[in-house]
Amino acid sequence: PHEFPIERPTQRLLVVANRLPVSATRKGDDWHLELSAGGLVSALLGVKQNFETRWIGWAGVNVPDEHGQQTLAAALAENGCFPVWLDDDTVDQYYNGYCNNVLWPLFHYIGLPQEDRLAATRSLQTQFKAYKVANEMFARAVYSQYQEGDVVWCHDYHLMFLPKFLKDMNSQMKVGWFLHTPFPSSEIYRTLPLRSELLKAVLTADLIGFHTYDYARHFVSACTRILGVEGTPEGVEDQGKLTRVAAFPIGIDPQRFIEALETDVVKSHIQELRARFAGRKVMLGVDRLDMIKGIPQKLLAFEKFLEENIDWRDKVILVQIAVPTRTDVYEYQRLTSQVHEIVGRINGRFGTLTTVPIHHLDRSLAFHELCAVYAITDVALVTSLRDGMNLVSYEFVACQTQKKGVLILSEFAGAAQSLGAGAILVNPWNVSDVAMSIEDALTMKEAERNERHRHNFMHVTTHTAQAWADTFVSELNDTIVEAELRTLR
Ligand code: ADQ
Repeated sequence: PHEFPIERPTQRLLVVANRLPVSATRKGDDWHLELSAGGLVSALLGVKQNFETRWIGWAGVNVPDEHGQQTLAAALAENGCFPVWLDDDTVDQYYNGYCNNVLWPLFHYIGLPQEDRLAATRSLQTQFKAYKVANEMFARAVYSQYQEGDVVWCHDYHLMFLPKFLKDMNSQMKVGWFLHTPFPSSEIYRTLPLRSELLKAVLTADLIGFHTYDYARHFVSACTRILGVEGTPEGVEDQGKLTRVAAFPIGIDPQRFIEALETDVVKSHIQELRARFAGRKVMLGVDRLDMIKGIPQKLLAFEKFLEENIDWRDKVILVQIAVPTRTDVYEYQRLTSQVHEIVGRINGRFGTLTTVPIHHLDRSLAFHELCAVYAITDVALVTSLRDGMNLVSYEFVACQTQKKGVLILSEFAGAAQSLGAGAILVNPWNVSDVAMSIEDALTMKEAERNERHRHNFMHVTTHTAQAWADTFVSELNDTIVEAELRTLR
């Protein structure tokens, strides 16, 4: 048959996430917008090319006055962003409460709030109501931007009700939902009160995506066990309606990093850092300061390594960059103090008059600084206790074309399934094992480092953020065609 070239207009993609990719701060009548750090933002930055993308989400600030809302909305619109206005109480109940105090720990196997965490908050029921109300507000914001033919892509555990509210408004809307965290074993998930309502709401989406096959399988098991619906190789079937469930491993935009390494600004940072750390091997951790990242476990392993390897004490430095997040939550404040205490102890024990073994920063780095520090690193340490994917490991690999350093990676990060063959995999709870892996990594022969890097680099440069989004959206388009076919039959 003859193939006709079909001119297709660029598809409009409405990306809905709790947070917009920018943070806004007010300066009188003006707004200052800054790109925020985080996995979701990094991944979606690499997506823009093939779609006309609009972002819908919360700008991270409470703007009670109408004038402020108008000026901020105008500044955001210039960047393709459209805000959802959340007041302080909603943020407290929905975001700090149900999202970060209930779903986040549950999905990362920390479990539901115990008494001390519950006491500080109101009941789960109240938070759950606020969660639904907030999701409805997001739905209205999406609806006001929606045009026929648009694809709506909802992101993460904050917005599990969004597919349902959108479908209630317009059943023809193409709606996909992607989870950036792990989906836990159904044995953990089923401890959640109101577990059915949340699952049913997500199942109204046309396509549901996870980072790994395991998370998708856990989700399907939760649906079959809790809702009594049928699990099929394609997804979940309920009374003849199939919701497709699949794995779509996320990636980064590797070119953005590779090209940055060639710029003068990054090159001069690299020179400065090399001079600063001359004569020492550099180990690196880059994490949001979150309990899931296993920062205390990483520090304890490094301490054990120094204890047992006297000769290495003045020959290695661990640079740990920890961006503070959720700083108003008690558990995060406690974690910060704990990390500071361990860093202080290790530096006290093993430091000298001129140097300390850990260089710890409580802040985020600018992109060019981050690239430079990735490039000069000999060993990167990712010790997440649970992590949906972990993009830091991907970014490190992308920046190692020269050095071909070693990645030590937790087996509990989704990335272990894609970079497992090139990395040294560890159980972060096993401090002795991680300490030994540090030694193996620091002494690894060049040939083995090259081989491991080649494997990882191949993966990172082929499984990109763009490919992730293209695959998800094209599957989403297909699921609708299937649904339409069924109604035609
Ligand atoms: P995060 O938990 O934020 O993402 P990760 O995937 O590692 O984790 O992404 C972190 C991003 O923030 C990276 O792009 C990194 O460069 C940046 N970042 C972290 N610390 C920084 C610092 N100190 N300075 C500057 N930038 C910093 C969530 C899930 C992950 C999942 C992603 C994407 O928890 O498991 O991989 O979403 O789905």
